[in-house]
Amino acid sequence: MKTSSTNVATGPTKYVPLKGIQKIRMGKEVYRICYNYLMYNSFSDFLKDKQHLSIIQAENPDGDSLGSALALDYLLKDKEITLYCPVDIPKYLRYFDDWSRVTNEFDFNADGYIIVDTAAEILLSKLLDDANIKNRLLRSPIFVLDHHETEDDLSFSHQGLIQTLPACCDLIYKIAIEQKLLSDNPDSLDEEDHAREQKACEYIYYGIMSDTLGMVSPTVSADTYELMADLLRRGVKVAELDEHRRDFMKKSPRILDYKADLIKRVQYYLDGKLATVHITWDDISEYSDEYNPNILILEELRMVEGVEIAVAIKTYPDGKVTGKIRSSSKCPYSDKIAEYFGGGGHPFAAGFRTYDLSYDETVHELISAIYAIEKDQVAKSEEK
Ligand SMILES: [Mn+2]
Repeated sequence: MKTSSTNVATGPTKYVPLKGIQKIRMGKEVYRICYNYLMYNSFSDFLKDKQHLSIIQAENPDGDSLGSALALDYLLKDKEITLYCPVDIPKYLRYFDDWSRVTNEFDFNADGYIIVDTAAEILLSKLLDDANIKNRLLRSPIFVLDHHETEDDLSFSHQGLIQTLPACCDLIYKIAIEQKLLSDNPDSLDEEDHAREQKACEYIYYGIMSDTLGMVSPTVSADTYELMADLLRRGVKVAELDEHRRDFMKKSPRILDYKADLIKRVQYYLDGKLATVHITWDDISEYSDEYNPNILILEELRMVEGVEIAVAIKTYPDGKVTGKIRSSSKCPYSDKIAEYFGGGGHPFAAGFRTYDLSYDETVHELISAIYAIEKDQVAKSEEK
């Protein structure tokens, strides 16, 4: 658990991760209730003395971060909320009806800031590079909500709830239930509140669907399905929502043509286990706004025989290189590969950013990283 709300000026704070506490042998149910109460109560405490809040997404918005921000916007009904993301919300995410509530103008007047879906400093570099924003964040109460396994490395002081879960929206749902931001009996609500809660539930649903690749990622548990069942009881209509989403996912013929180019560019290494593709700056400037090239190709590579690790590598004119990694259950160490480059993520999906490597050099480093990780794993299994 992070420190109390009074302790915001002492630098990064530590929390006890859920996994650690689970080791305490006590009645699981008693533990769950105490833990949830203490844990989620800290968020309510944070909200108490604040009227105007700004919710921040990192510079890689996705369905989960956007769902988290929009769900909170609906859940925190008595607060004045602004939504901020340093980059434009990509077109493929515009099936979230309220996406245009998110702006890239930083709100300097908020009483506090909530950062959703990341605790990695590198994903906030656009904010922190701006001296005015950085100053504001250093002097303001901040609360981080995240679900990643990578360690919290934020250099500014903050409180937070970071729990390993399939999605940040999953965490937000849990907080909303525990802290009564979602009512126990939705049927008793007046029409307006009912509609508001339902909208929050729809965004939570979209966020979880997005991060779990449609409820099939290895992080999904029976709890996740129970959560989703509750959303349906609260009025979420999955068929309608999915049709709405698919309408926005449709691609133009021009993008389909580009996808064919990308497919031709795929390179295979390690006997076909590793597949990489180079997304150049020309591609990014030509197509990124309309469709995320990573999504076009990574989904396809998941369906190629023998490919266990797929990496889309983007190169930028300023020397920046980013990698998006997806791996199968045979190679559950995407996060470790990303960490090799200073990035992070989950066992099956992760990302990194580095500088001053060419595409070829990045591939070379990737192969070294995979060798090193596998060698390490072999050594560990022999120790046992
Ligand atoms: Mn997420």
